[in-house]
Amino acid sequence: MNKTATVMSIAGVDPSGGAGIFADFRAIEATGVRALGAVTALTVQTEHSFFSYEPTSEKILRTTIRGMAEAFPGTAVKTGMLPTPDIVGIVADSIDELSFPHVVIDPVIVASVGARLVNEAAERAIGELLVPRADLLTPNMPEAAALAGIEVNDLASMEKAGRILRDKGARAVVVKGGHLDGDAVDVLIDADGAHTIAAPRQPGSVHGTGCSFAASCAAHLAQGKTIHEAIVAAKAFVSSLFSEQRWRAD
Ligand code: PXL
Repeated sequence: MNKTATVMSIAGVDPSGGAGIFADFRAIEATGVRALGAVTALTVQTEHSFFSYEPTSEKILRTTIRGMAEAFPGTAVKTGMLPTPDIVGIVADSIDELSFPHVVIDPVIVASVGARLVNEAAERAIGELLVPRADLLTPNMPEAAALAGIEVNDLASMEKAGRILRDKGARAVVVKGGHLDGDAVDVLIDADGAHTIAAPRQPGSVHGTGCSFAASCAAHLAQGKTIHEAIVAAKAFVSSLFSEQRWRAD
């Protein structure tokens, strides 16, 4: 019997390794948790340019998720790029059928270089099918705005969007403040209300910070931390990436 904590990343491949499932593995394994992967898409990109992608076959994805859940019972789940509505549907059905203890949904829509990673129907499906199934939803400000249907440009509107997304069924929402000026302040909305979690802004840029953050949150939840503790630890992990030259994209 395998009792090691595990996190299954259901996400796309970025061959440059900065974002996507390779970044998720790095973040998950940095906490001492074992990473499992179900690939949703292959992308062709570097941290500066995005060329193309192809979704994974639905049969392969469905079988991978089920196979990993059966081989590693009790695995937590983190989702990233889910490019089509059918893939979103497979993930939603898997969550219902396989009852994972922690479900972290990173509602990825657009890559940092501006390319869409999910089509518009998939974006709607994420709002309808995955927001209600999230134990922790991790939108950045543009994603929170798209999913909540309001403008998000300051702490008050981050909180408002988080409350709207909780009303749509997410158990907890952390709206990431990476697009704010000044410190990187995230707003967590959970059953107890709104909390701000601040960290000093790191100069420069690292590709895939959103993926690394959500994956690290999932790994810390799998190790028994609370959502608030997991977010604090994940922010520290993401900050640490900025001090390593090999991850820098500036
Ligand atoms: O950061 C969002 C993201 C998620 N998944 C994949 C990506 C990116 C950004 O480039 O490539 C595969």
